[in-house]
Amino acid sequence: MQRITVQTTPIEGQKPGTSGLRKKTHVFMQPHFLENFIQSIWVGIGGVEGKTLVLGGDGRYFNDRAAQVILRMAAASGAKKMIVGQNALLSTPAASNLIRIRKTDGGIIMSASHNPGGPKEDFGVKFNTANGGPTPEELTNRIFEASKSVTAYDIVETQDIDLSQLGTTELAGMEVEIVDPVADYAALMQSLFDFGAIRDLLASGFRLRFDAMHAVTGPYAKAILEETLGAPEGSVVNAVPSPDFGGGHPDPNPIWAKELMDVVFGEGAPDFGAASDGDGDRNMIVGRNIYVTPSDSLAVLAANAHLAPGYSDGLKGVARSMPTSRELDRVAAAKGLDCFETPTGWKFFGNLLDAGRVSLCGEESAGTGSDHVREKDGLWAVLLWLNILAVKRQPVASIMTAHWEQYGRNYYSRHDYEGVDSDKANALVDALRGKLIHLPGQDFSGLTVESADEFAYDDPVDGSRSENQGIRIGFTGGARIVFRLSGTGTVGATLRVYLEDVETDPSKMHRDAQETLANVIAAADEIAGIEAYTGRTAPDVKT
Ligand code: G16
Repeated sequence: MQRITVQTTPIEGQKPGTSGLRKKTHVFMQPHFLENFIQSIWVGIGGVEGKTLVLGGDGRYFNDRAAQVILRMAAASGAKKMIVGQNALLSTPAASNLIRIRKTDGGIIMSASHNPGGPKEDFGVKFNTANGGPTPEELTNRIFEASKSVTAYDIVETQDIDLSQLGTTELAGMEVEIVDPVADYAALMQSLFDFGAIRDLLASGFRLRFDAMHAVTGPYAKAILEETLGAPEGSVVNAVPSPDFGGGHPDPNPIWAKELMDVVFGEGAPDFGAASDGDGDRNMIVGRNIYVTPSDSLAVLAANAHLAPGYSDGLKGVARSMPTSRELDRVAAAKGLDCFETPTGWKFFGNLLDAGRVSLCGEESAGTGSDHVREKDGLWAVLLWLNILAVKRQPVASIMTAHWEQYGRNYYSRHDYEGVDSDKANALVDALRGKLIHLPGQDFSGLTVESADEFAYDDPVDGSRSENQGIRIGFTGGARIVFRLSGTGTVGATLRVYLEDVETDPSKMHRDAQETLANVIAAADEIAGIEAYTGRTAPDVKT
């Protein structure tokens, strides 16, 4: 076993996006790419010497190789200990939990989340800090700066560690503890929810189907839903994590989780369906014959969280990312709760959660979570839904109708234009920015602009300011359009157009979202010239 120093030169393009560094797998596998980025993390966090970190990933292609490299680099740079999920697996929320309960200095999660995996698809690495949450912007910038001047890294030359065996071993003086990825997380879930009530619900004939999409949540869902809560075997499908997610796209939405949608909208449908993504932090909720949008789900969970033991004292406050629908705001107002609007990216919830200002937050991008960890949490959202259903004993569709009648419904959709030429996408945003001050008072497709600005966020806890976080256009009557470029894609630019309109008339609560939003959709193109700039006549994905 030998510790060596490898000379390297900076590699362009190591700027982390919305959630860590995501690239094509072959880019991550090119010589020094992963090593340079890990070395930049060491520099960014002030060195890894004497520190204890958690390590795990979603099991995608290259996960196992990357884990060995990271362990050898940590050992060579003097880390005290690495706590690693068995077979290098850990869901993102489980990693966040381990960082917190073991009081480590942070952790490294190998995942490109909902992006497909495999040699031709995506890989990613993110660092989470000691609170269990994603790196704040300031640390992200330090890591990026370090990547621009890295000249060498230390690594131990040795055999692979057998990560399939639970227990403690040693690597060049560094302790390596290999842990069951599920156990601590399952115990945390049991502490938050009424497992007895959920067990009774499932024993009463209520049927659920959970689609793990061949990704990391499979073992967690099997252990919790089937083995602990008594859902019949086979309720959890696609439960074995595979390096290419079974050739699928592990993004829990009606398009990529079509198999689940077909079952829950088909004959003899189960009462409840759910899915999670590559690394287990996103969720999709679907009831028999009704799809629940992430924004609706967030509002329902905020309205009913007190029904679960972990939240029975009520919520401290709530938060949503700016593009998420404002249905949550009305729930918060009705309950007298503070409601914060943050930029896209779970990292922006961290300070609010740490300061005890909020205890539930969520995003339109299928993420919901609470102060139990510092990441969004797919299975947690599913269990909170099940806890609510166990108390209410009503179909999902009835819960939605009652919710909309009480709080109003925000019809909502996101249109994504993927793989757009970056220059064209930036030109569209620049042009939009340039005309913002002239928009108020103008009419587009029958809607009158009331407000138009570019969102900037002043963190109420640490005072930091984040600018250029999306362009938002509000209309009289409550409709809104938000334009922003995604920070998680790996090819070209993805233009996201978020569309919503509020409806408070109970007789109009069950319409088709695309049809209801037709004038908002038309206004978006009229204002931004989407077709003119991108050449696209329709979005690639509508959620
Ligand atoms: C990440 C972030 C989320 C964000 C989402 C989409 O999720 O953690 O906060 O909402 O990306 O970001 P963008 O619109 O920039 O693509 P995940 O599940 O991919 O880690």
